[in-house]
Amino acid sequence: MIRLYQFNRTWEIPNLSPFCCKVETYLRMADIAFEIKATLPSNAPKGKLPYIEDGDFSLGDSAFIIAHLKQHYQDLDQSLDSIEQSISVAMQRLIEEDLFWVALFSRWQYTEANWQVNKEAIFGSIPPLVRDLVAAFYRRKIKQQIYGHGMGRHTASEIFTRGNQDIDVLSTFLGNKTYFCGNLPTTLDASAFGMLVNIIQCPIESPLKAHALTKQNLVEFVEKILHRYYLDLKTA
Ligand SMILES: N[C@@H](CCC(=O)N[C@@H](CS)C(=O)NCC(=O)O)C(=O)O
Repeated sequence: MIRLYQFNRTWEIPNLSPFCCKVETYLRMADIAFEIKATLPSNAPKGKLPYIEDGDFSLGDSAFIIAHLKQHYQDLDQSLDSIEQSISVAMQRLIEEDLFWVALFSRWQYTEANWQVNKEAIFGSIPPLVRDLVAAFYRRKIKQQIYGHGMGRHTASEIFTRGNQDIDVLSTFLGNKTYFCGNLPTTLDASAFGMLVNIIQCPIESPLKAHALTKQNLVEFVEKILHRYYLDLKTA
């Protein structure tokens, strides 16, 4: 059976990592048997979560993991034509390579209050004195990543303007469809849900969350996926 390695559940959402949440959602949508193991990025093959083990084979990165699931289990994108497949990939890049950095900024850098909530969620189980040291080390590292990406070179106002634009794109593209590509769930839904639940249903306050909450179709999309695929969440 596939083992999915990801962060501990917290905040009553599937995972505080959009990428972990994306893979778990794909597995649930495709009805593939799996078990979850909680771990930290330092144990992962590429130093980032999620990763999976399938037999004696291990694999990191949500996109490569889903490619593996498509090839060996079930391909949720098989009904998409080549234009839809291209749009799906482009939208995933918007979610994971742009919007992700805005969400990361809001957790690790934007306000001290957000940082404390984020710190407690990720490092809360570590004994207090060590926790502060480890958390400070990781915070410095993540801030460097945000700066290295380029997002961290903008002002907060510019960053949220950009993130809100991404939210507008997602809301417009979803429109009144059931899923992002029509009536059936695809990889894009797993990716979008992973990010949107991490913006809309997290105790991280920012102009990004405030803006996303004004998009009724995105709010309903998140609730729909939770209701259809995560009924066990509150008891897990
Ligand atoms: N491209 C990767 C991104 C994964 C990623 O950024 N994971 C973050 C958590 S959201 C992580 O493990 N970061 C740890 C680190 O950078 O040290 C994917 O799609 O899986």
